[in-house]
Amino acid sequence: MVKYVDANRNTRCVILGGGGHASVVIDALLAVRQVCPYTVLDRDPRRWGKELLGVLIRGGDDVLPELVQQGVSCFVVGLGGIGDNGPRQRLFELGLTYGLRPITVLHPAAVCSPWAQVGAGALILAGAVVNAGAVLGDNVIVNTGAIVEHGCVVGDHVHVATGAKVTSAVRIGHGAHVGAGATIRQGLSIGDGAVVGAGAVVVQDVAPWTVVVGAPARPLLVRGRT
Ligand code: JB2
Repeated sequence: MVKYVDANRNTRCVILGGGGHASVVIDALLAVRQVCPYTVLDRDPRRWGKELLGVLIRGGDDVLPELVQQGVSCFVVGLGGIGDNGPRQRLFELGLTYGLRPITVLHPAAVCSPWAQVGAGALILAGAVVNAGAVLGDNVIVNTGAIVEHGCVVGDHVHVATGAKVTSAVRIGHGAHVGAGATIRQGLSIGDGAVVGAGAVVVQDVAPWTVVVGAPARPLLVRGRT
């Protein structure tokens, strides 16, 4: 079951990160009309004072205490990141530190079974499918057109990138990344922090913190923990 925050258009939400992924997140927030995308924070001062889909980029993360005073009550991580979900995890924890509630977003053009469980702050974007019995952890991204089939268990902070196909009963560990267009065969296990390269076809378990690429996917390197 999706744990929506009890929120409406008057609920002010801050988006943490103001790049390409944040624009997709704001677009989804506007489509679902669940909360008001009140402002964006971005680390890059060159973005401050500009707008992203009509939402002001007000400053860096140090502005958060001021926003809380202005009645901002919830947040969404707007950073996508490619391959390294550590920064996304840090931003998620930062939002929690300020007492903000993570918003779970289900784009109206996505399909999520009522028999799936979806964690706090998870984003299920346009054209994505999350099937019956799937369990998504906190701060998971199921990006545009990606599929998480029945019975999969997806750990916190995982990113299933655009168009990836995670077939049934796959377990994906904490913070792992499944690259765009990759396919993972049913019943496999992808370890914590692992990275599946774009377009890879995974037919064997992937060890934690290992990068695999190709079809069939083979280990490329073991990455450092972030
Ligand atoms: O700690 C941070 C932080 N670190 C980076 N706090 C805040 N508030 N913002 C941070 N950022 C900002 O995130 C950067 O300054 C930058 O403006 C933004 C990241 O934008 P970028 O467009 O480089 O990446 P993205 O994560 O939005 O999108 C990537 O991932 C998506 C899933 C892209 O590669 C997309 O193509 C992809 N679809």
